[in-house]
Amino acid sequence: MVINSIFVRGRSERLSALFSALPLLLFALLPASLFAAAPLSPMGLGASADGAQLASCEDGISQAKRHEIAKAPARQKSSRAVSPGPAPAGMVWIPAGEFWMGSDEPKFADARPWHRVRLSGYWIDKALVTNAQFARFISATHYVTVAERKPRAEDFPDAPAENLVAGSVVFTPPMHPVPLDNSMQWWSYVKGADWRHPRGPASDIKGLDMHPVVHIAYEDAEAYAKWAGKRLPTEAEFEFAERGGLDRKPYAWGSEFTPGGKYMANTFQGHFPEKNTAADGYVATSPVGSYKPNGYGLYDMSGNVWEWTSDWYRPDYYQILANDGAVAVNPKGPADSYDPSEPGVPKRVHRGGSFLCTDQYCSRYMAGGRGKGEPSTSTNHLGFRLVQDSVLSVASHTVASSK
Ligand SMILES: [Ca+2]
Repeated sequence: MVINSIFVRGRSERLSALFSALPLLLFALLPASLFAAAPLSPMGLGASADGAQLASCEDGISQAKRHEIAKAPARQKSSRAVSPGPAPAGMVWIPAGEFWMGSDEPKFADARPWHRVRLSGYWIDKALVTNAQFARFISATHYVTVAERKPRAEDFPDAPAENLVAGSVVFTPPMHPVPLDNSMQWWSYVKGADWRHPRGPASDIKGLDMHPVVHIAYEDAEAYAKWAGKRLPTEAEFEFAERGGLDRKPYAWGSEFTPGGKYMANTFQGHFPEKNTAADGYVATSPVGSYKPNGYGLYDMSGNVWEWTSDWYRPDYYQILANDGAVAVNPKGPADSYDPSEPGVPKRVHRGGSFLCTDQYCSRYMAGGRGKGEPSTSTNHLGFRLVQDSVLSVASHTVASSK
């Protein structure tokens, strides 16, 4: 497909091709795979050859999987429930422990199979980083986010100079129902969209201090983390925290999507993408803490906005870990990235789903659901939260390194 081929290498080449191909203001419509909202299919990864291969691998180990799960403990194991010291502001201690990571949701081929993971303890932000917090970072450092930077002419040799405009990707729903096989119908690259202008230059963040900051590229999140003395979570750290001590439940809060009829996360209701009824109270982002926290006291681990993790994305990573047979200890993701829907575009893992996730299309607000995104690409449903190692573990690491 011509448009999809535009996106096969990084943001620079994609933008370059788009500058040549589309009008100025709304010049890019990106495929769903960039935003971790792949259309539902029996494979969960579209009709790719790799998806088919994963499915047959999963079939081949199904007996072993059932055997392993049958003898697993009923709940996750935690070795130290007491934090190693006073909690940093706004953070929660996640005790060291073991858990089953993954999902048996048929839509999530890349989240299979279940595999055993052991993690050291860590602090994690109770909530997504907010606009107010990000504003303090900007005030202190004068950092300029990727979305605010004018694309460099040397990176886009084929683009007319007038097309080299800063911007980001914004959900722009059509006015009528559309087939769900082409996400370019609802994603647009908008000039002037950035964290201060989430829907474009005419919008602002007045009254949104407690909403999660959005239009954050991976290096923006890393810059904030360095300033804050924290780091992005690994994918395993995110999922362990997301599950809140529960064992292999479909949601961060348990087995039912709306227990007692109550919405537990900010997702999408209605008919995607053109009609958002906001039955959960919010059309777009919601203030952090608007929904009940999970078992670890963490807010928005599902829904609201997607969150960056530090792992590279590969759909076969879990299978590789499972094939190894041992418990994966503090896994940090594969050494490289591969997305069969966009070969050649390295991607980091996104987690948690967003206010645009619906069971009609993505469902990745479910625990274990994986997303992915090209690191320089930001959107209005993508933010982050951070983790921090304990002072004790950092000190022991430093001592060990100095020997
Ligand atoms: Ca909503």
